[in-house]
Amino acid sequence: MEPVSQIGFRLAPAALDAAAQEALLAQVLEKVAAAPFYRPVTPGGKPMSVEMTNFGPLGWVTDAGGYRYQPTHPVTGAAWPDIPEVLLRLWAELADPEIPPDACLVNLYRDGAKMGLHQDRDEADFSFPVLSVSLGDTALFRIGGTSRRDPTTSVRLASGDVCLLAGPARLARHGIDRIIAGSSRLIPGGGRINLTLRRAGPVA
Ligand code: MD6
Ligand code: FE
Repeated sequence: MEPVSQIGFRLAPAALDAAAQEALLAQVLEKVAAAPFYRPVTPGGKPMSVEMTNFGPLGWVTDAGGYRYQPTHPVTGAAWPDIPEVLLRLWAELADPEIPPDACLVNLYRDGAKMGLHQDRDEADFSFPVLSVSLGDTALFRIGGTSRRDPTTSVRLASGDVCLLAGPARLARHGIDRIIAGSSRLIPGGGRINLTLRRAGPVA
């Protein structure tokens, strides 16, 4: 029996096959040429181990001013590149058939990078799920409940896996304990890229 806190967490293993992973990675790398990965700083002033960029009308950023969504890259000042079509299709199939996502956070994990337990709560409307796509090295993903006291469990996210935080799990605490270096050969130079699609802004 699954802990109550995990109802609403859905994992679609190998939702993207090897060819689809290669195709998506090529598009991601092309867009990253225009919107380079940069190393964000937490509101407390600590550089993150994960590098980030975004696609779509809105991008999630963190700096001394706090967490927020904004329409431009904090380093280049340019608008974020478009969200790849294949991701929009996945969202329509698995998250919401009518309302498209307006934000896609792109996380890059190189050697030793990880992400602490957090809630995704900077979006206007939590009734939309957050959909995540993993590429490259396998990650050890940890998920608990909405309270710090809730128990957590570890789930492996491999290249091509898609997961969804929806319904009662939408505000579940989650993070990346570590990446299993060398577990995939997809990404040049190694590591893992995670793409999370969200509806960040209000629905007009
Ligand atoms: C990651 N993922 O997989 C970090 N957030 O690198 C997330 O923070 C995340 O996987 C919301 C929904 C799904 C996720
Ligand atoms: Fe998250």
